[in-house]
Amino acid sequence: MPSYIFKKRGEIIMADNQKMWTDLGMDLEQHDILCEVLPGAIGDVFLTQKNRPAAMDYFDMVLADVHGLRPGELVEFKKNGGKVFGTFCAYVPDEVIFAAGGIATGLCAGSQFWVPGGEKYLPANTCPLIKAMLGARFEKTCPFYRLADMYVGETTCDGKKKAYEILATDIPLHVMDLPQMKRERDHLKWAEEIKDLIKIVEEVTGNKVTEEALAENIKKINLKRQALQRLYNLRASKNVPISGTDVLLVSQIAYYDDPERFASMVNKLCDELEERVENGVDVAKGAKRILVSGTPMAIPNWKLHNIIETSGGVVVCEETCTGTRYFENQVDETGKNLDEMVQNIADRYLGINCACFTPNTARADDVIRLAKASKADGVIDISLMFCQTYDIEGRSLEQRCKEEGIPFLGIETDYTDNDAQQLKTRIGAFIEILG
Ligand code: BJ8
Repeated sequence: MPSYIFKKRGEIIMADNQKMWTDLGMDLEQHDILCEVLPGAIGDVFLTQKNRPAAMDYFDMVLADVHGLRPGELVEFKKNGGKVFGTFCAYVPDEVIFAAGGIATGLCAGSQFWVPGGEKYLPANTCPLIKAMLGARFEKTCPFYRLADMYVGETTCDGKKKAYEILATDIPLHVMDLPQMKRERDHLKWAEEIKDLIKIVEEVTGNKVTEEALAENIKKINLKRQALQRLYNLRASKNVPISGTDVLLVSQIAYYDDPERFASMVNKLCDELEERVENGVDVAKGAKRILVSGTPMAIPNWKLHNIIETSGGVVVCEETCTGTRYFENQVDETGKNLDEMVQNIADRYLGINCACFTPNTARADDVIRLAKASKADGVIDISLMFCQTYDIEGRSLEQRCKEEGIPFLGIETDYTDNDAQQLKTRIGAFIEILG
């Protein structure tokens, strides 16, 4: 596997991944097994696609060396005294961490490889995403989990809350107390939680979060959101300029890449897609347009997108945390002091409609709005196995889609391939009835 480190944008130098992984205390033997599967999966899922945009090269390269490139950069940052914070949820505000001179990185948990390791600590009937979180940490097979100085959790679903208690036995972990409702007092409370996070990151990094730094980082993260929004707008074109599987990869990389470099690479991709839209290039002529909603798809989970896009469909939008929930709505940039900025951050993040909130009818409104905007022929709602909140919400979402005349298919699945054939049949049949 190639080993590179980005020193600065554009400049690439060789690095020694094996040494880095050893220094991070990883289980190299087990990690080799994981690395062996990745190239095959990339080949099957990405390289078999026809007419991919040239600007996907960057994202392919990041993926091909997913445990080398970005971890190498973060290790270099740490050598110079930098602190890295690992996060698990779209509600944790990156702006605050970057404003303290730290780096926030999402912690990947999308592989079945990590699930058995998680089952040593959690009941088997726990969501695979949560089991994979624990497996990746305790089995020592993910460099991102090893190099983070601190994890930042949040009180979303019960499974995650309990998993954080277990992770906290092995690494410093701060849990943000996310309200479960969205009343005015909840917005104020979330702002207080963000202030607590500021204190914590200040202590860990030794840097003060100044008004200037926070304002600058609000803008920086907003620019990343704008780039992703631009990408999603282009998918609404009648001729689809990029596959959903490619966009899913971009969204997954968004969680851990350098925000500025990532935004510039997404904008470069969008420039190419704009030309494609104008020239009528269509990567999925005649395919049915699908909006995917539901639970997030952490890297390297491409299972559903791959099945949909090899069964006569093309994914044109994701109402997920590896989709619109991650980037829709900007943080208001007009805050004049720290208090106002923090409240603006709190308000933006509480605009995310996760099923762990009650009531959460705004999520169905989002799905209907996005289905119309992306000209979707149908909605496929996905719930990871044992995720109660999304599974339960799937029923009311189906009802809303019915009322709006939008065909709907609900799916519950995990990270294994055991149900792949059955899903192919169900999804194929659904796509066929879309006419
Ligand atoms: S904002 S979706 S990232 S909590 S799928 S672990 S909810 S049992 S991931 Fe999530 Fe934040 Fe919400 Fe998004 Fe629990 Fe469900 Fe598993 Fe989930």
